[in-house]
Amino acid sequence: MNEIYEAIKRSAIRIKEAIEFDDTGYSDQTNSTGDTQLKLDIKSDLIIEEEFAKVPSIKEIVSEEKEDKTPLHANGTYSVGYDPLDGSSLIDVNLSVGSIFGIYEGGYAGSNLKAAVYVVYGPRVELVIAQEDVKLYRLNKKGEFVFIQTIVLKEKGKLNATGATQMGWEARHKKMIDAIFQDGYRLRYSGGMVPDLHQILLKGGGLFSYPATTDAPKGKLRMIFEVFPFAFVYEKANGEAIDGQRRILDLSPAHPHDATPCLFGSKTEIARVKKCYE
Ligand code: AFP
Repeated sequence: MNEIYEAIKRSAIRIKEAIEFDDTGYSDQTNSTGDTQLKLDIKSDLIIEEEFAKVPSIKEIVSEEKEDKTPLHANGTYSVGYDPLDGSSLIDVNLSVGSIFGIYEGGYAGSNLKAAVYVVYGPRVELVIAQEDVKLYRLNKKGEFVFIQTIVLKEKGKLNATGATQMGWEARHKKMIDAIFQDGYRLRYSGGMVPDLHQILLKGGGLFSYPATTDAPKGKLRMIFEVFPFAFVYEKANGEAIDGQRRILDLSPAHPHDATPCLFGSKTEIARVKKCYE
C-alpha cells in the first residue's frame, strides 16, 4: 500500500506545478458524462496514470476523466478509482481544488475499500490518508509530505456545506437545512467538495450535503471516484456518510460513473438527517 501512497505524493507534486503554471483553458475533449474537459483535467489524469504504471501492486485503474477501466499489472492486488482534479472549474477563479483516490480490493463496491487518499491544492498542499485512522500531511519546501496530525471529528459540529441547486431540493431537505442554520450553523460552501469536506474535518465537524434534486434524482457526485473515498475518510474519523437513509459504504455501483446523493458529517448531524429522511 505504501508504494501507492508514494505514487500519489509524486503525482500531487507534479499536479501542483501544472496548476500553478499551465494553461487553465478548456480542451476540445469531453469526458464520459459529457463535461468539457479542462486541459488540466487531462494532464492530471496522465500524470497519475504514469505514476501508477510504476506500481506493481496496482492491477487496474479507473478515472473520472475516462469512460473505461485501464488494466495495469495482471498480478496486482488493488484497483484504484480516482478523480484526478476535482473542482477544476474553480482554478481559473483561484479557489482550492483537489485529487481524490479510492483503493479497492476485489471490485468497486463501497465495502471493498481498503484505503482512501485526497490531496488539497490550496494556499498549501495537504494530503490526507485514511486506512486504520486518518492522518494529515503537508508539503514542505524540500518536496516532502510531513505528518501534521491525526484527524478525529467531534460528535457535533458547527459548519454546514449545502450543495446542489436549491430550487431542485426536496421540501423536507430544505426544511432540515433551514432548521440547521436556525440553530446557528455557519454556511461554508465553495463548490469544491475536497476543500469543503476538508474544512469540516479540520474544524471539528458539521454537515456536507449534495442531495438528490428534481433534475438529478441520483445526485451528481460519483460513487467510485468521489463519494466512497470520502465516506471511508469520514467513517475512519468518527463521522458518518449516508445517501439519506443508507450507509454509503454499503452501496455498489452498476456502472463505473454512477452517482449517488450523499451527506457526510459528524454523528449528531447525520442522526438529524436520518430523522428527516425517515
Ligand atoms: P467540477 O469538478 O465540475 O468543478 O465539480 C465539482 C464537484 O464535483 C464537487 O467538487 C462539488 O461539490 C460539486 O461538483 C459542485 O457542484 P455544484 O456546482 O452543482 O454545486
